[in-house]
Order: sequence, then structure tokens, then C-alpha cells
Amino acid sequence: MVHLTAEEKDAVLGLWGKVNVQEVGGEALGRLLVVYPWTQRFFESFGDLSSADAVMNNPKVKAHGKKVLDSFADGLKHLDNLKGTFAALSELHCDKLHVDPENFRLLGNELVVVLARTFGKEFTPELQAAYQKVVAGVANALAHRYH
Ligand code: HEG
Repeated sequence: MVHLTAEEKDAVLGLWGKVNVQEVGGEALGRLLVVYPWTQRFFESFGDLSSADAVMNNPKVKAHGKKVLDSFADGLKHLDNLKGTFAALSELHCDKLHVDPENFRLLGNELVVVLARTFGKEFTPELQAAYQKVVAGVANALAHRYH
């Protein structure tokens, strides 16, 4: 459960309308794999991850980043019910994929970094504060099954 004011929700959704999910998703997942290289172990089937350039240009990383961000966007439509929205994905990541839930937090922060890079001054401290709540809420919802 995340507590956003009506203004924060509007601001989050307003910015999101300008997000290119393919680009932002690919860059956020790519940065996760470069900055926290141990996360690469979940993506061994993705091919060449041997350098930052290789990761950032890897088509499978881009495609999976888009998939992840489309799913994240679904969460934005259900900010009052993130646990329900991500229940099946929590089960998948926990029981089948065995992803350490700390990684959800790391990815959320990468997303914030990419939004800051993409939108510059438009990504104000207030918008960041609202987005930090959202990424924390999504990470909690995805981690729910683990508790
Ligand atoms: Mg996960 C698959 C969403 C973080 C590793 N992830 C998926 C899928 C979705 C998704 C929608 C496809 C599920 C399906 O095929 O039914 N992931 C998702 C979200 C977030 C997240 C919304 C966080 C915001 N995932 C995440 C992180 C890791 C990870 C941090 C690992 C570091 N995801 C992972 C793997 C797969 C998925 C290994 C399967 C990839 C494949 O082989 O297709």
C-alpha cells in the first residue's frame, strides 16, 4: 500500500504519459545489470553481457526491460492495490525464478535514475518523492510472497 496524495498521483501519471517504455525499460534493466553485475545470473540466457556496451545494446535486455516496465505501468493504474496486482508475479519471482527481493528495490532506484536522466529539470524533487513511494510500493508488493 502506498500513500500518495491526489496531486502526487496526478504528477506520477502525468509524467508517465511521456515515458517511452521501450527506451526507459531497457535502460533501467541494462543499468541494473551493469551497476549490480551479480544480477546478471538471472539472465544468462540473454547472450552477450560482457561489457556495459554489450548489456545496454543487447536486444533481449531491451525487450525484457520493456516487459518489466509494461508490468510496472499496470501497477500505476492500481496504486491502491499493488499487492493484488503483483500477487502472481510475486509468486513467479519467488517460487520459480528465485530472485532475491532486494533486487526489486535496486531496479526501482535504477528506474528513478533513468527518469531523472530522461526528464532532467522536469523531474522535480516532488516528482522524485512521489516516484520513490511508487517504486517502494511495487518492490514491497513483489516481495510479498517471500514474507
Ligand atoms: Mg521480473 C520475468 C516483471 C523485477 C528477473 N518479470 C518477468 C515478467 C514480468 C516481470 C512481467 C514476465 C513474466 C511472465 O513471463 O509471465 N520483474 C517484473 C517487475 C519487476 C521485476 C514489474 C520490478 C519492478 N525481475 C525483476 C528483477 C529481476 C527479475 C529485479 C532480477 C534481478 N523477471 C526476472 C526473470 C524473468 C522475469 C529472470 C524471466 C525472464 C525470462 O526468462 O523470460
